[in-house]
Amino acid sequence: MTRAVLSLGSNLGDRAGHLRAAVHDLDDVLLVASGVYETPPWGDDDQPPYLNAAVLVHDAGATPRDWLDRARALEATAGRVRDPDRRFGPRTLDVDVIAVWSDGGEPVLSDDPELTLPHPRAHLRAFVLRPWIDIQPYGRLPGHGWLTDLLNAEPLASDALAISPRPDLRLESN
Ligand code: PH2
Ligand code: MG
Ligand code: MG
Repeated sequence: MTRAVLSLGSNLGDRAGHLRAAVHDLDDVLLVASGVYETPPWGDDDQPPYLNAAVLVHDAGATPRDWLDRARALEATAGRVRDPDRRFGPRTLDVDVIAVWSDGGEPVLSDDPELTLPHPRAHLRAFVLRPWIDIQPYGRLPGHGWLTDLLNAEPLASDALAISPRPDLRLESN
């Protein structure tokens, strides 16, 4: 195992800096990083807009649990403090494990409440799907179908229109 798509989001502090630091830290496993997108806050309007991105990573030895641990370590490095009363509140860095595939290309399915795979809300979040399409244009969300179909159909079409590409912000510096 495994390949994984990770979703990155930041809406506090140096947003682009937090995303770049995470991508830099993933250097040893990074296959490709998406563009950066400015996205309206979803779920709790009373917070600043987000920058969102996605990365495809690979590690012959990594289990799905290892990706979750790595995601949490990245959040901790960004100084994330969790507010138990505000599940969808602002954060310096959020790294979510969206989907994992075995080396044979089979999607990993899990209903573990700590790490449900694929991510149980990914099909409802334009800010996850839009960056993901950059790195897997013909990608599918296991159990839900083509990424492009999900993004273009209701209920996401209007959310997708509110997303702005930020080509002035690049994740990979070379
Ligand atoms: N993450 C959330 C809650 N709302 N909105 C946007 N636009 N982007 C996010 O990454 C995001 C959000 C909780 O993880
Ligand atoms: Mg998260
Ligand atoms: Mg999240």
